[in-house]
Amino acid sequence: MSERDEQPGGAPLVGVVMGSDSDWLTMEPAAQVLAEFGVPHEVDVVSAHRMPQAMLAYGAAAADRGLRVIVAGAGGAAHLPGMLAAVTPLPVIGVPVPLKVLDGLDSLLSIVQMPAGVPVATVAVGNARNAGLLAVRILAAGEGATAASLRAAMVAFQADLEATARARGEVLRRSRDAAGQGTR
Ligand code: RP5
Repeated sequence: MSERDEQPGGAPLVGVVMGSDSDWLTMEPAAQVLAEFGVPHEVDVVSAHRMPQAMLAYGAAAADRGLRVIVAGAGGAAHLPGMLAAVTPLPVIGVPVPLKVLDGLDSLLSIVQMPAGVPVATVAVGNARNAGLLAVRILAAGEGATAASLRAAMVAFQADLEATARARGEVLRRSRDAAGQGTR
């Protein structure tokens, strides 16, 4: 993945970037959920350590290019989200990518322990889907028809989540009742 992959449906509002193409398996759910909500987004590799000038240029130009949120994933010494946050006024959501060693705790701490004044909204280790959902919520909090439409879509999404959770509870209760273990 060396080229910017722009989605149809308008100029990208969310930039989904990562330190290496080896992060893509972890990061793909962010792009998938943005697609589910119809949010135009782009995907690229922007390495803080291997292409530092290009990384800084990406962050510095992001707002003027029309991006409104950046989702940045990295593993190990995961400096990408924080460095992007240092050069853009946009909200940056960090995704700690778990590598083969240290289980992602290294990535998590590298991303979440930002100095005062430079926030990165950090999701759970490997949870790029939540990063995409948070990006949708940020866009949904704005003014205008697009934001209102995203808010409605998020409310529907939350209703689906609740229905699924309730259905799972019912299945569990029934299986316990069938086994004579029900308590309610
Ligand atoms: C980080 O180094 C990347 O975000 C990736 O998680 C990790 C390993 O990169 P590769 O060596 O697989 O390219 O900067």
